[in-house]
Amino acid sequence: MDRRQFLKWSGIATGAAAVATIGGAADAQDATPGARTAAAHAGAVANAASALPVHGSAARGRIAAPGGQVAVHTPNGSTLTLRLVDGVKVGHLVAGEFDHEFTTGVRARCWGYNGGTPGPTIEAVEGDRLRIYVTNRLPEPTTVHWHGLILPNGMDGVAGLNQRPIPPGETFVYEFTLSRPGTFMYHPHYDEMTQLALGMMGMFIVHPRRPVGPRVDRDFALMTHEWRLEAGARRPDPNAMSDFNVLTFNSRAFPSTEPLLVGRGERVRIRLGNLSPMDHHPIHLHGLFFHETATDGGYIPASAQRPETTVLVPVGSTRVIEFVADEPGDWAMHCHMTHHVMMQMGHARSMLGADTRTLDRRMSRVSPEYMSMGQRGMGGMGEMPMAVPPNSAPMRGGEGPFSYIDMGGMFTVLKVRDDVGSADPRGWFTHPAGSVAGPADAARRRADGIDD
Ligand SMILES: [Cu+2]
Repeated sequence: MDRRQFLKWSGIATGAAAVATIGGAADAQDATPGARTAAAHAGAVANAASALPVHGSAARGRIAAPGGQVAVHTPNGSTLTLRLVDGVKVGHLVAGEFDHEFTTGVRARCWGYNGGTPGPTIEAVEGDRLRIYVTNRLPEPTTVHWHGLILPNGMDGVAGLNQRPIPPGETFVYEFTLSRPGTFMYHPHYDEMTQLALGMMGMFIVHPRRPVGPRVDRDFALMTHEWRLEAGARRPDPNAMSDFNVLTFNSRAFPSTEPLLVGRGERVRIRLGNLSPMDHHPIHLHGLFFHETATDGGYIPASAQRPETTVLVPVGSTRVIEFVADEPGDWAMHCHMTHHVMMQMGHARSMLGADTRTLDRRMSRVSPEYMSMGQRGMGGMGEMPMAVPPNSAPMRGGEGPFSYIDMGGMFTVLKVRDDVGSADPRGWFTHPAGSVAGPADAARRRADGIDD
């Protein structure tokens, strides 16, 4: 959004009539095609978070690998179905286009696998033989590269170098043995700039045959991503090199990110992947410290694991963190780049320190309800009942238990509960009496020698 557009949208309640005047509005009419989803594709997996059960105690304890290793849960996502055929685990990925919702009111035509972005998490065990069919329903060729896996050269998926690209309408087959465990990813290696920008990516988890490190009670997979989605546009902009304005965990922006619900005292693993076009993401977790236990290169020896509260996830990498959730509460988990916890309208509107009275007066002649914003900072702007362009959201977050949460985008909540078995994942933490920061009365300030 350039400055001219920004000024137009600085007007509150300018209404739908103004929509037609902004760039990209021609595409707005079909921004929510709805019916044309990839669900019609063979093997499609519904990936809409609203239709998925929120992770709770029921998901805990499903054993996915020897030694009691629990299954990986992909918040807002799914796991690829693998069928055993003569000792080989067989799966099917369908590359295609579909309508994707980042958060309420923010939709776009995206590309991905089996009707979703990220594609379903592939989960298997070290030593497994895997056969993955890939059907291409995109308008251009594609391939799948199995990022981090060691496999025969002809299975590596780099178009031109390792194989012929998969033409539209055709199905190729990949087959390899999972020679080592770890947290990997998959993505195309054909027209990477376009296909990754539109959402083609997925996590690939290989459990070790013999467990490594202490057993965890919960195992999550989160893929970070960044998108340039012009307000009113129908598709993410594949040409963007900077100014990404929709930041996501598993292709969802807060408040549509599914919270991570865990029990107090449980050991938790979070596997983070990053196939963003350009940016690394420093993911910060409140309320605890963790150890980085693995990368897509392998396990980090215990003696080399540092305690941290923020883990940098570089582009083209995975990072695995583990911790024991000792302190109950609702803990923020987010990218620490301040522009990565904003939505589209947040990046270009601040008029901090400006005297806008003249501007407001002049603007009011053409738009009676015009009001400049951000002169005293941008806090609270997300909750204002402003008109926003189609396919965009207020600049920040969502409703919290005390007030509006002023962060959105790449933001989610780790919910640590004593009663995890019966806890409502959508519910908020009940704070013990006297444990919430609040106003300090005069007597108390005086007693402690606080002048104000
Ligand atoms: Cu970030």
